[in-house]
Amino acid sequence: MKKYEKIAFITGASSGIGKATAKEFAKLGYNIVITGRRKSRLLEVKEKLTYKYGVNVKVLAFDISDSDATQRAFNSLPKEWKNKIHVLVNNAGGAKGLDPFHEGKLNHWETMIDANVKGLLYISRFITPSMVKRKSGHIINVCSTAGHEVYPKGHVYCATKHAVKALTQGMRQDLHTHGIRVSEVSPGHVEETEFALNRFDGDKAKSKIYEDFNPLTSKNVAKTIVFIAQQPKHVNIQEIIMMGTQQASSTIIDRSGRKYDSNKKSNSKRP
Ligand code: 8X3
Repeated sequence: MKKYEKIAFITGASSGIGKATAKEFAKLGYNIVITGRRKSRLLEVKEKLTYKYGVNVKVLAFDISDSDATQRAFNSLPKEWKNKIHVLVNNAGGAKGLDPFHEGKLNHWETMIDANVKGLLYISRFITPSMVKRKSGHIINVCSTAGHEVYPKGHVYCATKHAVKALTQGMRQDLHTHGIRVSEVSPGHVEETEFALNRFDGDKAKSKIYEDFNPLTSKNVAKTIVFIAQQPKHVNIQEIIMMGTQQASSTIIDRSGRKYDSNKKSNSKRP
């Protein structure tokens, strides 16, 4: 690895927002650490990024909700990577279930709390000391509109994302004097991800929740993350909340059909 190259560390990068974010950072010439549970998927991502953008990519396959596994994986990085992470994108996590509270499944709740909250804490705790030492670094937490409002049957998922919002503020309060930036991006519905499939335990029919409106794409969110990371060093974007034009809140969505073709040039930029 060249001396001056920057490193972006992206959790949950085998699909969706994490994978799209890895691509956007690779386009900018960052070397990348991609993490997730599925090694073969991560290796595919690595191959594409290396081939297309000529960047160096490290793959760490582990379960982020396991603190020992997370520490072991992080420690396995070579020193020149471990101690020079410029951007940490905390993206791993997701939703499990959409049941009324009294029918909620304990294993769903535990999975969400473990990955969305504890996972974010573990990896951030291991990476921040070297950022503090260097007086430089940027943590970008992928939160959700569910971190800003609560919707029916969303109880625990919304609670974990409210925790991410609180942690973003808490980290910022403790780290700003060390020259470290902490930001949050909170997307509403996003397609090209496995979010709905995970929430509904792989049920493809139930997961078709984006067919009657245009949500965001994972690329839209990835580009926003990179925008946050590219600000001048004295600028910290605290949070960006973003939704598709047809979504006005978690529960207010214009489901009268897909009005925008994201592949059409006329719809991809402002008028
Ligand atoms: C994803 C958005 O509304 O499904 O975090 O919770 S929502």
